[in-house]
Formats: sequence, C-alpha cells, structure tokens
Amino acid sequence: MSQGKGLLERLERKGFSRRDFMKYCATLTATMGLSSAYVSKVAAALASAPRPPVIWLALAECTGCAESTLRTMYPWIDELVLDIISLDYHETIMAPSGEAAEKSLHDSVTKNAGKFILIVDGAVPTGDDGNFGTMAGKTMLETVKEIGPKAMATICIGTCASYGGLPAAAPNPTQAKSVSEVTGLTTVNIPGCPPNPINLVGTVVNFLLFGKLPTLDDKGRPLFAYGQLIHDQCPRRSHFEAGEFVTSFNSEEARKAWCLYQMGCKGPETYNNCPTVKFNDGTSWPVQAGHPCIGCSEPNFWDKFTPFYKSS
Ligand code: FSX
Repeated sequence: MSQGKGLLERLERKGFSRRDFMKYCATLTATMGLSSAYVSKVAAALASAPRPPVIWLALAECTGCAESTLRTMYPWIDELVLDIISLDYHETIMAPSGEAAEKSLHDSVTKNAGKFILIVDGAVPTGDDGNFGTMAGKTMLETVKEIGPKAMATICIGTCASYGGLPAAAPNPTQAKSVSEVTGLTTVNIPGCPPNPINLVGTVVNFLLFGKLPTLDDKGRPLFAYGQLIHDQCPRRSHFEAGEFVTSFNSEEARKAWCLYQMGCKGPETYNNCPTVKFNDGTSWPVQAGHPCIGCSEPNFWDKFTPFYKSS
C-alpha cells in the first residue's frame, strides 16, 4: 500500500500544515516518555525512516481497534499511521480481495520472513479446532500459528489479541484466547477496548528510532504507555483523597469534579495513559466525560471488572 516517500508533501497537499505535524510529533515524543530534545528526531523518523513491512491480521473482534486507529478526528493521522509502516496486508482496508488478498499475504510472508512486523487485533477462537473463525478457508488459529513464528515481532492491538478480551468473556463459547497463549510467542501488547492509536505509533517509532521495541512490563505492555495507574494520573484524584465521591450523576458539578470510585471506577486497578494522552486528538477520555473507567486494558477484562457500576 502506502510506500511513504515525502510524507510532509503529501500532508501539505491535503491541507495539513507542517505545524500540525510538529504538534503531533511533540505529543508523540511526550507520550513515549522522551525529552523535548527528541521531537525533531521523532519527526525525522516519521518523515523519512525506512518502513518496516507489516502484516495486519484481524481475528475475533468488533473492529473497534481498526476504527480507533484509522478514524481519528484529523484524517491525516490515519495517513501517518499507514505511512510509517509498509502495510502489505490488512483485509479490512486493502484494495485486493479473495485470492488476490490471500496472495498478497503469502507473498509478503515469504519475501519478508523474519523481517516483518505482525500486528494482530482480535482474539483467537480455539473451540471446535478453531472453526468458529475462518479466513480464506483456514481457521484463524491455523493462520496465526503459521504466520506468527515467521515475524520479526508480533504486536497485539487491543485487549482481545493481548489477553482474550471480550470474545473470551464467560462463558467463552468459542474458547477464545490471546495470541501469545495460542502461539507461545512473546507479544508486545497494546491493550484497550479500543486502544489509543498513539500507543501503536509510539511503539513503531521507538523501533524506527532505536532499532528495538520499547521496554515492556510483565504483561507485555510498553512501559511508556502503561507504566502508571489511571488513578495516579487522574484529575479527580484529590477528590478521592478527600473522600468526596459521586454516587449518582445527578448534577453537572458532580459529573465534572468528584471522584467516580463509588460509581465503580476501575482506575485504581488499571494501567494506561488515557488521562494524559486522551482520545480524539487530546479532546477527552471517559473519566473526563463523567464515566467510570471500566478497566478495559487489563487482563481478564471483561469478567474481572463486571458489574462495571459497582466499586470493588
Ligand atoms: Fe477487541 Fe479490537 Fe475491543 Fe473491539 O480489534 S479490544 S472488542 S474495541 O475491536 O479487538
């Protein structure tokens, strides 16, 4: 797909300025935990670094991960995401279909064996020998087990691929599992239901800048994004410490200011950078909008955190 020469020129042709681009680079640099001295290096990596070939498999999921990655508030960000990688296969957005799509997949795997990044969204159904999920006449289970070991690295986008997520919720009729469980591979996990696309971009840019994937926590998550609890970064935290809790959303004042812990907020158990990065180009995030965190980026989401509106 996109072969990535002259990113800035293409963005400018679409009406997006260098200033927009540098603003995004500054946000990305801060998100990656790098000092502002790296902003120009991040910009250079985005604009000109060689693009790693990427194969993106969509398994059992709701497509929210692709939506959150590709349908951002400013359309040039999806261009950016698609431009920093050489996306050889993504069945939802690629032009070829049927046998031609399948050929693209296998041609890329053969040509780039050991050199491509595999991105997976969605869990892997394993019940009935994997027959709950098939693509091109093969089960998702067969496909991910065949392609995963040939990749240089595997990045799981979303909680489903990372830990099983919603498809693995009880009673888990398809026996859905995470990518690492079925392949035995160590995966880089970017959980969230959906995840924030800037954390994917940060992971790939870390690779472009430093030639390696970012440092991970013990659940496979990049520390730059998942190193702190939501609660520890939450602007409502002072109200938690003062014991001022919202028990119902019955006033605008309560919705805006008070701690949502007694409404079931899972911020004290959930690691993610939502409070600082936010969604929709930094516009807002669930707790800012008055909704408790539901712990969507943690292992065992959904079962562990339901019922959502009850404090644990
Ligand atoms: Fe899961 Fe993603 Fe939630 Fe949906 O691909 S993390 S159900 S937003 O789409 O996998």
